Amino acid sequence: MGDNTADDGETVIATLTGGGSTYTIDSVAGAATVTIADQPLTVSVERWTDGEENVSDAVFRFTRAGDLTSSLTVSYTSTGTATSGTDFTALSGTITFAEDEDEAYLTVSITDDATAEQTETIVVTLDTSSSYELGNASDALFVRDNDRRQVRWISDGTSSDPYS
Ligand SMILES: [Ca+2]
Ligand SMILES: [Ca+2]
Ligand SMILES: [Ca+2]
Repeated sequence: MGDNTADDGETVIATLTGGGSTYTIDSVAGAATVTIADQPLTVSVERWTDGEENVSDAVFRFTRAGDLTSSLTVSYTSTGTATSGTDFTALSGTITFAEDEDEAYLTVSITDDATAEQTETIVVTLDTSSSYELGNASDALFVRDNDRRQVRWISDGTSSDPYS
């Protein structure tokens, strides 16, 4: 409660401006407002849309809560059973929230190859940082193949598609 760092000083100015005429601005009231407004910034990631070859790209949604007055770049790592650079276009490892935005979307371009594969996963995990706290730090989505059905159907020699 009530520390006196430079960051808190910035928060004072933003809060008093937003509050407008409802505040009586004296030094005591200003100091009290700082403590209330000084929330930690929290960042989360979640699965938004699964990917499927030649149908849809995969999408992760990033959200943040707290002070949105500055843009914020967040770093992440990707893992999972899908292969970066082969099953999907390699990810940059960073995503940026624009100023005043509390969400950002990461679109993963799925490669439509000719290889029959199982459904695979992409997992995105946020890096820790001194600039924010982690909410939901990691999530996974699915990448669905579109080659297995056709291969199986032809090799079975049947007229009915077992995957339909
Ligand atoms: Ca694969
Ligand atoms: Ca394919
Ligand atoms: Ca495939």
